[in-house]
Amino acid sequence: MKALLLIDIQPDFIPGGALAVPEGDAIVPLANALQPHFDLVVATQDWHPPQHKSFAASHPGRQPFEEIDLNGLRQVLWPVHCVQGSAGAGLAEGLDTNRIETIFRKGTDPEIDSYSGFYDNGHRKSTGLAEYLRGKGIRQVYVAGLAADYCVYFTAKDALQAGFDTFLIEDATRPISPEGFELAKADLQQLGGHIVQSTSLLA
Ligand code: VGL
Ligand code: ZN
Repeated sequence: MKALLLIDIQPDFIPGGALAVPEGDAIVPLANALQPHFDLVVATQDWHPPQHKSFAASHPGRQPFEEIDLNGLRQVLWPVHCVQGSAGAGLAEGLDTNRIETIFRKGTDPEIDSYSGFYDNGHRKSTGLAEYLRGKGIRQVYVAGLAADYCVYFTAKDALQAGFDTFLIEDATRPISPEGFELAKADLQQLGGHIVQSTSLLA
């Protein structure tokens, strides 16, 4: 059984949003076309409380994209984004939601960021996604969405570690940093993950 994980396809990550990923909107039609080819479709939402510590605004004198130590972990400071209940935290306009069986929300603990759909960045708490997928008989996990070099990458990495046969759908994601994405792809391949194109799935 194959699952499609649609990661953080939210207005704040789409051009015009608070933490826009270049061409982020280009993946929405692909995310829609891919869904019927899977046994299970699950989405994630980045879902932060207003004073989340990943926001530069929560650290007086700090600017977005600076890095700090946050409770013992390296943390990129982001513009305020995906605040719980805000329009930018919804699902992107045009994304088909009918086949999305459930949505896992992450980044809700104000003290720690959570790029992966499976764990927070310190691997301190699980979201329950791995157990959920196993309970549905899923062995293969395909990851798409935003951003390629952050939440998509870390979700794929945790899927591999959880023992799923893991595929990143390259044309159904876009990075914040293209250089970062190249490193991410190399890391995933080295860990046994696969980089695929949507054409191989849409046939
Ligand atoms: C993301 C940065 C901060 C992502 C979320 O969805 O890739 N990136 N929060
Ligand atoms: Zn975030």
